[in-house]
Amino acid sequence: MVSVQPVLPGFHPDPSVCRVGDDYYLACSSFEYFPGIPLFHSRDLLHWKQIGNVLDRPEQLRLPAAMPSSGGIYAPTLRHHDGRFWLIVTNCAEGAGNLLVTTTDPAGPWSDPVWLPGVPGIDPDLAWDADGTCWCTFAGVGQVAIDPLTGRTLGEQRRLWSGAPGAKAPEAPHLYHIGDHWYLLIAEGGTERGHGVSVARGPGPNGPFEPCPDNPLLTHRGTDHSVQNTGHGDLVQAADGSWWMVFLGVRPHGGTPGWHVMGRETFLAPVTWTDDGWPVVGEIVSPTGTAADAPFHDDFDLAELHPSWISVRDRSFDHCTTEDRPGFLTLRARGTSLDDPDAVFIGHRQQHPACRATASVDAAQGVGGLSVRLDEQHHYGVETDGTQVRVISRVGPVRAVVATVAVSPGPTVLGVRITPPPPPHDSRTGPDVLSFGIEERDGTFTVLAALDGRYLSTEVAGGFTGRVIGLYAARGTIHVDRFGYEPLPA
Ligand code: 6LW
Repeated sequence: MVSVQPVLPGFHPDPSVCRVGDDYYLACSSFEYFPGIPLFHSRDLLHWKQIGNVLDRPEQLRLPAAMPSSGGIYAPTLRHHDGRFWLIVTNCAEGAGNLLVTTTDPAGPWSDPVWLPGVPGIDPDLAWDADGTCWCTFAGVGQVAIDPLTGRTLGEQRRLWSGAPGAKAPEAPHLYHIGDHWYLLIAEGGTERGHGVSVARGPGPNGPFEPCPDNPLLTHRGTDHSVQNTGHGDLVQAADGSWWMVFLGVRPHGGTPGWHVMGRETFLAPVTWTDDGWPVVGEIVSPTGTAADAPFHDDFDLAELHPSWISVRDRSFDHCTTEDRPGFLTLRARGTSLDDPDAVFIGHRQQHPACRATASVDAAQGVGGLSVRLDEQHHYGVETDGTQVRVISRVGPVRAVVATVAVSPGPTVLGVRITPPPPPHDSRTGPDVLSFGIEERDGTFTVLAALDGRYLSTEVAGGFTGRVIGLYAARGTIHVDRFGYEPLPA
């Protein structure tokens, strides 16, 4: 069977896309990570390159330490209108809400946020009608006119449509004026196995909306497709007139119920139109040779970090810098372990079912290492204090040191390999195995502990994110000389 691939592998959910000339831009949710909202550019919708992050200044994005994982930044809508890029999104952290930022250059900088206190809930969308009114449609599904420059709401909120009777979570609305109709695309059924995309249309931006007789347009519920949870789509028309949908999906592995570990990923499918003017979603198209398939490594020789690096909640210069010791990333602990909500952690998304990561860590002045993180209660790691290397498992309320070995003084190269579970397989086989250990000078890998990957999956941990593999300081200061991540043959 040909494997179906995402266009953006790893935790890249809730994609929103727009086109300007021959260029496409796409934004995703980022939850508790900083910088927020990765922004990608493509010329063909299949191959994407990250060109920045929309919320990359603390003035734009504050995520309090008390905020649980999977809070923070949910579901942006990215649009180009009147010569500018507009992005509207929800910050679910306490005291925040819906916000809008703009730019003329999507690589940044983006403006400071304009707050929209009159827009309720999550998943805000932006659409402009012919007389210039800006309609903000939100989960539920409701709508209100806004002034996008001031964030003020204009007039009353109205209810538009709730999707199929009885289906849960009508959300992720996007409104488009295509031909003679206004189309309202929504997600429904929840972002789990029941997820899907449905559409309705009406004569104007406020409806009344008539549901498509063939809803849902897209769902993999109840199928044995390798990509599940498909939903939360956004439409874009290519320069050649063809139509496409980007949407999220997951790749579960292992026995029952299937565990997905890389979060919700972005997929692409063609869209055609019936004679009657309803969209039809085709089969997923898979890219080959994407940027994500090349090994990622960082020697920390540049002051500025690659935009794909993400930190938990913030990245302060005091705790994470390449400027203290040239050629090294210096991490200074804030809490005492990765269990702390404000732990110092910086990582790269796991983007392949089989992969390996390594980090050369100098822990002469502290404790830290390499972790695979789902959230603060679900992570495995290998860490050193300069005299010992330990493998730590944190699963739910239980934290355990599962292996310890003495090492000689000097930097240690810590490693993790993520591989499919060895046979025999049965209904209880996990999705993968995470082997933590030491990369020896002679090129061999000494495994200290091999752990079941199901405990670092969304089906176990809950939430909206996926695994992130990265570096952390648990005590004092550590210096990291090199981080490497590469796919392995699955
Ligand atoms: C998002 C909602 C959803 O706001 O999940 O899959 C929520 N859809 O639309 C978090 O990503």
